[in-house]
Amino acid sequence: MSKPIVALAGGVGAARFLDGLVRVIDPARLWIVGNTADDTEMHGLHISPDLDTVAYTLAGLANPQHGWGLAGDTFHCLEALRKLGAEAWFQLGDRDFATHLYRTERLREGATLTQVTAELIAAWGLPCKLVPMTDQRVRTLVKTRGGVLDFQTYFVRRRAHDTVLGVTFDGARRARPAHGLLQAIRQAAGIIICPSNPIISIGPILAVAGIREALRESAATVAAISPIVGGRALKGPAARMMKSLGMRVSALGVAELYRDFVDVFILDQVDAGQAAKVEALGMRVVVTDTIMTSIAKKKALARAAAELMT
Ligand code: FO1
Repeated sequence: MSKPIVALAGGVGAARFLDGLVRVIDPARLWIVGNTADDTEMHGLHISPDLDTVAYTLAGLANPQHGWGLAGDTFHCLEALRKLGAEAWFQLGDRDFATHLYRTERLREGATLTQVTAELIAAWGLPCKLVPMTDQRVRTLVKTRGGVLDFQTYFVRRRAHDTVLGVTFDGARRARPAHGLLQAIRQAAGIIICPSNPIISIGPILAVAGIREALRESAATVAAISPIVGGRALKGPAARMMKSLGMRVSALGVAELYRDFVDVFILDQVDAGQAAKVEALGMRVVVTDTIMTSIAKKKALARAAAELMT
């Protein structure tokens, strides 16, 4: 069995990239590590948005318009809940509900999130591994002028409008990496940091005790793909967040956040002018087209990353 390729992933941006990666490497080698600090409880159910976004995308089931949720899903259950006076700002589709019902019941029976995720992806026929960063509860908390918000309240309910003054990952220091993850990082042929928000998607994974250190110590090449292109985020509020947190809003700004553990930084051709400054951080730079507007482009970007693996 060839050595694993480990990918650290957030939601939609990562899922797009991974959709290319599974087409250019043997997916059985792939260990996807999903962010679970966005996980939330709604209507008594455990929702793991980033794990589901990656799994639905790789299974060819994702809603192509949003990138999250299921294609062609209906919302009768949510509408019925709304009529009962329940909070219904988080769009959960009828078939998506089945995933959350199954996950919640299995967790209540004592299964770990790692086990339940493995069961779900097996049912959807995925040949890769998808593991949560940890089986313990870690929660992203967003500090705003109006107070501290849980992640989905900040992101979905308040549409990421609030100025972000700080982000913390409650529980991360006490959390243990998912079973086998540190070993996979140690034995990996290569590690890829997907083009996800470095603060709220990759940040929580790096905050789980031992993961950042394992990446620093791994002999494998660690390659990161910039989610910031031409000073803008490919998806979501990363650029605004970086600005309000006093970071440089550029590919270079992302490279600075990863400087202690990344060996190769992949940035878009429009940002080629930043290559020398990224190299000055001690990284090798690969310049390519990182905008994934077609399967062919996803595959080309994935190939550029996969070529760096041994
Ligand atoms: N994102 C939204 O912007 N609005 C929603 O109503 C919403 C519902 C939702 C339901 C299930 C799911 O798995 C994801 C969902 N997302 C929604 C996406 C999610 O909030 C974010 O993509 C991630 O947490 C950030 O990566």
